[in-house]
Amino acid sequence: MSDQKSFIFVETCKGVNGLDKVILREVRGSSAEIYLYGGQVTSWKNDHGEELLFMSSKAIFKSLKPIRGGIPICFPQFSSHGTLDRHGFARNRFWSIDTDPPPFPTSTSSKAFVDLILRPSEDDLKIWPHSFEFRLRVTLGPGGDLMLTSRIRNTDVKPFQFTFAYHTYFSVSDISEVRIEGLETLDYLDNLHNKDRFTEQGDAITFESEVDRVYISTPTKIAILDHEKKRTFVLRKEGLPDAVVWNPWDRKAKAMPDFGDDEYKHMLCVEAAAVEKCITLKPGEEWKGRQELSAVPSSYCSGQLDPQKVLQG
Ligand code: TA6
Repeated sequence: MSDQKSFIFVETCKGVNGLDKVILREVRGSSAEIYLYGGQVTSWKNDHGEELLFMSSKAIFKSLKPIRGGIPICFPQFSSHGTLDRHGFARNRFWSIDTDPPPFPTSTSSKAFVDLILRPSEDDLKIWPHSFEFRLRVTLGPGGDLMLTSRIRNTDVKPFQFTFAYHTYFSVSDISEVRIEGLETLDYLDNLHNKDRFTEQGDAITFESEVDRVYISTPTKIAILDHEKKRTFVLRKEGLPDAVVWNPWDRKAKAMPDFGDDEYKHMLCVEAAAVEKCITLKPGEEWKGRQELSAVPSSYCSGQLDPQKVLQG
């Protein structure tokens, strides 16, 4: 165990293509990486150095292209059409390290965190005429949990609306061995059927083909069970009522140049989001949206882990 006094919890350095990144480390061995480009988490490793997020082998680390993997930030819109990029422009902009963040509502015992900030450029204001400050805190907890807290303030003189998602790509051993607990019986909008509204069946969600759905009014906890790895991801969220579930499957995978043809087998997007209803901010108002990810051993296959307990615990 390193001496905490000399331990480097936060390091800034150069990543792929010389892009600036921040590495967060915890003394037990877990780590996370965040690129200033996009304010995007690109890696989250447990204390055995295992990568928990999916990053495409064909991901493009160049400006104006979103990085295919990790946790892209979708703001000020999600999956909409019109003048903006479909998932908004926040993931295609260079963020700055926020050296003077306002006091954080919840104090953190962790020393491994970074505060980033994004403000619209003159060009951004031409395509989305609303002034804002978007503060993102990424924290790696002492136990290796990963927390993202977004605070978006309307610094304009008129109200604005937005939609939002943490577009999290989880790394999974084999998509056919993965189930999601916590979304049973909920309504969802199916992007594969003109966003028509359907109701989920009564048991866990499993995957045999492309899925692209927005689950509405979801619980604060969702569990993603990886049977082969005997690992459960627990996603906890606040201020984000919806959850997007996406796997492109084979046909869509082949159609994405920054995604390997077979990579759909090893990823699943479960995205804490506010998309069904827009969020409205009056001048001076601030919105907060938070997600916390943890990875727990789950011997679910031996019946020892009751997913409902994970969701209630
Ligand atoms: O999160 C689901 C989704 O909206 C899908 O429809 C799919 O397009 C995915 O996002 C990826 O979008 P991107 O713009 O990152 O290629």
